[in-house]
Parts: sequence; C-alpha cells; structure tokens
Amino acid sequence: MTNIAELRKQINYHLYRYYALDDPIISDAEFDQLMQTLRDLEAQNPELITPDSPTQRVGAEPLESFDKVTHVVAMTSLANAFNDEDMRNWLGRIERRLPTWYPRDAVEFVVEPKIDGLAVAIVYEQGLLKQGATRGNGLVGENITANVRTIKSVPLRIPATPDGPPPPTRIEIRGEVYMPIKEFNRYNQQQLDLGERVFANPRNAAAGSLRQLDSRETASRPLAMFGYGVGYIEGAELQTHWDALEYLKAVGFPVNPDIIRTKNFDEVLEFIRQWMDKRDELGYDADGAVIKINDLTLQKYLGLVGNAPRWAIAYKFPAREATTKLLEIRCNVGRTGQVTPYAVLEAVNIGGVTVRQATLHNFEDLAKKDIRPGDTVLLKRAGDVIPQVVKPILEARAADSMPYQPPTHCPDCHEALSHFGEEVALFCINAACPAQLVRQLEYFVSRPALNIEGFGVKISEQVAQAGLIHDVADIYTLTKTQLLSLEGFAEKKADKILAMIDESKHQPFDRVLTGLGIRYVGSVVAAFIAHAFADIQALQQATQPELEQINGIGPRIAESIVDWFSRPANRTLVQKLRQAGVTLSSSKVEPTAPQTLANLTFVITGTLPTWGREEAAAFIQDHGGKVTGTVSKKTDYLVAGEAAGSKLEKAQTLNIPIIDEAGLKKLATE
Ligand code: JCF
Repeated sequence: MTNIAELRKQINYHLYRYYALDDPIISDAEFDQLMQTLRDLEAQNPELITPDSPTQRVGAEPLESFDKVTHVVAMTSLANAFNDEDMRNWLGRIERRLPTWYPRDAVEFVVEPKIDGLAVAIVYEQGLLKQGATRGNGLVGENITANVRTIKSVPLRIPATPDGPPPPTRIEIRGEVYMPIKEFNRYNQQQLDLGERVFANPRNAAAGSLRQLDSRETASRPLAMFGYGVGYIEGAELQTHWDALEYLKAVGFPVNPDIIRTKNFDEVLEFIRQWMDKRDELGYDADGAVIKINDLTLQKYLGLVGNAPRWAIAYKFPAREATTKLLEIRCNVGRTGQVTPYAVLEAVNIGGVTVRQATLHNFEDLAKKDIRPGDTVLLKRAGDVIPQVVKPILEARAADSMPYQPPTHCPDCHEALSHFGEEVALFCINAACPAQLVRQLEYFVSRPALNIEGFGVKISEQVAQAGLIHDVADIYTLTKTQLLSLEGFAEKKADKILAMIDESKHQPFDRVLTGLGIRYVGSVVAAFIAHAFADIQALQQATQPELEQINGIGPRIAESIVDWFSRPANRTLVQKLRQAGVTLSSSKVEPTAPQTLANLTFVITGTLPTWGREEAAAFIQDHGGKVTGTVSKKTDYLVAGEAAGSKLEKAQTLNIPIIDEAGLKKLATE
C-alpha cells in the first residue's frame, strides 16, 4: 500500500510546482490520479486525514458570521504618489531623515507591481496554517481562515518545498489575494452562460469570493495569492525586505516574480514606467507599483506618518477613468431571454481606447446608483474588462432629469417582460423572440456546443432576420438557394457552410445538450448528463428527484432541466433535431454488466461496509437499476447501512424490503 503521508507530500509538492512556481512537472491527468488515490485512501482510513491534506481544500460548513481578529502588528495602508515628482519628494523626505551613520548610496529599493485585490494576513504555527484574516481597518480584521484554506496557491503547511528551511515557530505572511484576469474573464463568461450575476472587476471578484460565509463557495472561485511581506516572525531572522521575499519563496509561498531590487532611483522610475505601459499584459489587475526601502532596520528607524509607513509608497497608475455624457440607456436580450441594460455614450478616450458603450450590469445596480439618461457619468476601464459606468456626476445633472424606468416590454419583440420568483432580473419569455433566437443560434453553433466553424454572429443574425429559421434546429433544413439569397453569400461560401452544418450532426451528445442552452447546463454539466443518460428520451422523462441523483446535478439544475423539457416549443425542437439526424444519444450505451436490476428503484441510506454511496449507486445503475433520493411507494428496495435514519423508518412503515450491501450484490447476481 502507498504510504499516505508520502503521497500527501508528493501532491503538495506538485501543487507547489504548479501554483507557486507555475512550472508543473506532471500532467493534470497524472495529478488527478494522485488526488484520487489519496481520496480513496482517506475514505478507507478517515483517522489518517490531516488538516494539511490537499483534500481538505474543498471548504467547510457555512459560518453564521466572521469572528474578529485583532492584528498583532497593524496592517498599514500606503501613501500615494501620482507622478515622478511625488516620487522624488518621497525620496527627498527619506534622505533628510537618514541617520548620519547611514550612507546615502547604500539605500536600496524594492519595487513591485501593486495588485488590485484584497490584503490578507496568514499565520502559520510550527508550519501549519492556523489563521487567515482580512486587513479590515488595519487594526481589526475578519477571520476568514476557512476561505483562505481553499486558495490553491496558499500552502496549508510550510515549507511546501522539499528542501525548504525548517518551519519558524510562528510567522504572519501578508499578501494580496486576487483573481487572475484570465480566470476572471472565464468565471464571468461561465456566469453569463448560466444566466447568473457577473463581477464588475477582478477586485470585486476577489473581495466578494473571500467574503463568502460558505467556504465551499469560495473553493469554487479561482483565487490566487502573492505574498508581499512578513508581519512578524519568531524563530528566524530577516535583515531586509528582499530577504523576507526570498524567505517566502524558500518556504514555497508564492511571490510575484516581477519584483525587483535596485539602488538606482532612476531605475525605480524606469520599472514603474514599464509596468504602466504593459499593465494589460501582467495577468492580474495592477493599479500601481509599491516601492519599499529594503533595509528592515532603516524601515523601523523611519517609522510611520499617520497610519502609513514612511519607508514605502504606492505609485498609482493613472486611473483609466473619464467622464462623458450618457446619451441613452438601451437593453440587450440574451439567450435565456434575460434583458440587461447598457449605456450608449458620447465617445470618449480612456487610456488610449475610444469608448462608446459601457455595461450597466443589471437593473438593480442601475437603480441603486440612480443613473439617468442625459447624466454626465464617470467611466472606468480595467485590464481586458468591458468599460463600466461607475456613477453619475450629480453636480452636472439637468434640473428636469427623471429617474430611469426599466422597460416593461421586450426591446426586440415588444412582448411584456416578466420576473422569475425572487429575482430582480427581467426576462422576455416569448419563445419566438427574434433577439433570443439570434443569441440562441450564436450559442448553438459556438465552440463549446456544436462548433460549426464559419457560422458566426453575422450569419446568425442574417438567417434569423431573413426569417429562414424559427428555432436552432432549422439550420439543418437551410438550403443553398436560401443562403445565396443572403448578402455576401456566393456558391463556395454557401457550400462550405452547408457542409459544416452537416458535419455537426456527428458531434457528441454532450455538445448538443450544451447547445440547447438550458439554464445552468453548460458544457461541464452537459457532460455529466450525457454520462448518466443514454439518450435524450431518457433525460426528457427524468423527474427532478431522479436528476438530483446524478453526480454534479443539484436541485437548481434539475428544476431547470425539467422546466425546459416541459415546454412544448422545446420538445418540438428536440424532435426536429432528431429528424435532422443530430446525435441525441451517448455512444457508450453498451451495458457491460448484466441488466439484472432493470425496472427496479433503489434508495440508499446509512454507511455501507465497503462501498461509498456513489459507488453503490453506480453499481445499481450499471446493472440497469434506478437510484432515487426519497423513499416512496415506488421504491422497490431500501439499501441500508450503519446509522440509517428516517429513510429506514419510512421504508419500514411502507413495508418496503430492506437489504444490506451483501443483499444488493446477491440481488444483482441472481
Ligand atoms: O499589491 C499590493 N496591493 C500591495 C499592498 C503590496 C504591498 O507590498 C503592500 C501593500 C500594502 C501595504 N505593502 C504594504 C506595506
């Protein structure tokens, strides 16, 4: 048997290679394999689970509220500089205070990009992560330990390196938690696909994710961290800030690789200039640079002014902000029918980019900020993110201005809009709404779905507007003559598109499922479904409790699927796709096990002696049986293990046969 401690060490090392060094030495698949082995071992030997096990990063039970944490050493803010002159003045102030014994040309500077995230302090005791806290007001922050533990680049134990120094008695590591731009854009796209809220910027994304009382939610957010200093340390000595950063690297804590050290102040300014010019390429949202005096003794000597250190300063990059006139508030209709507002602006240049439109996020946000047509508004642009309207400039508001009223009717098809349950979002529920059709088609042909190359946004609009299609299945009946009637189409292009459409019929089931655009069913969930259901017929007939039995599907997704199939227009769509010859079943329908449990419905409860509940469910399903979550008259057998509770009682009252794991195996082999 693999030594569990050894395996854990191996995995932690690979996590360090991946997250701290950005230099993995095994493939993702190999890594997943190691993790699975560890999970299996821990499942069999729960007493061997340790708090620093990589399996313990999935989040814990939700909290009622965060406890307060008083910082041992205050977490100061930084004074700001806005130009080179401010920087030279800062240097002048330091040189004037330099003690006589300190040679002027011995002063060293450390310069780093300033990340726009959330400052966090992490305490390790004897190498073990004990506490994570927000900065709060600098003196008192919030205890977010459970959330910090889910950030994969944060080691649960230091050293995380195989040859690192021994762990210090205690250390408080400070740094910035952030969401990398790539992850931010990916996360927001996924939220859009699910019809969910998006974050305005990476900073809000990091702050919002860390503020979750449910750390399981934080675990699902792609956060990262860079250490930028040590609050205090017991059991090791540090002479300089650079030493501190080197020390963090040595124990395997991630440190921004862009940080530099120099004695030359012109070089300091030069580096700041370079980052400013390539800030869109840094991979994280940087709002400036931080310049620090390297020598910790000198830092101490210089001390604080107010609540900011004299020995450090933040050089703020010019804000990519501008004011302009908001001409009009218009609305878009998305694929799910969700209507979202955006601003049409008088063109304005922000940091070299001409902006004519900006996002207004949603109607709630719009109302909260009381943004009105005709207002002069403050705009902001960050990284690769869509420009956003920050607020109206109230001083410049016209006397006769009126609050904005959200639309009552669809801007495209003019049908009345509706709300769903508690949600503030507005929806156009007209299945024949042309705007939705264009969005649905765009999505159907997109890369994660049917991946029909060459069939872009433009063609989607053309075929919908020409009335050639009424749902996405209609693309399979498009004719060459029809395509040739559209602007910009010649023989060759029409032939090519038709061939690509034809080819897409062979795309696998999960891609077709993705393309249907069922709310909450993106490509990941679609893959789970395609794995669990042999064909769309079976999926269409599944009830909500049955769907909830499937790995990766919760009540919200299950409800959405049932709702989708309950609509006649959608059932017609499925029928049309079938007639067109599109793949609507999984290829791996070949049952390997004899279907001895066909037509039988099982409920599993309690702890089984050797199988986990999922394993037992897989066994039943492999043998053709069904597994549901609740005992009812339709249940044929209750499979009960140790500590079975209310389900056992219910089965007894309903006179449902109760079997154990051995009984189940026997039943399947008879
Ligand atoms: O990246 C940052 N946002 C950042 C903030 C980096 C630093 O080195 C900082 C900081 C705030 C305070 N250093 C201090 C002392």
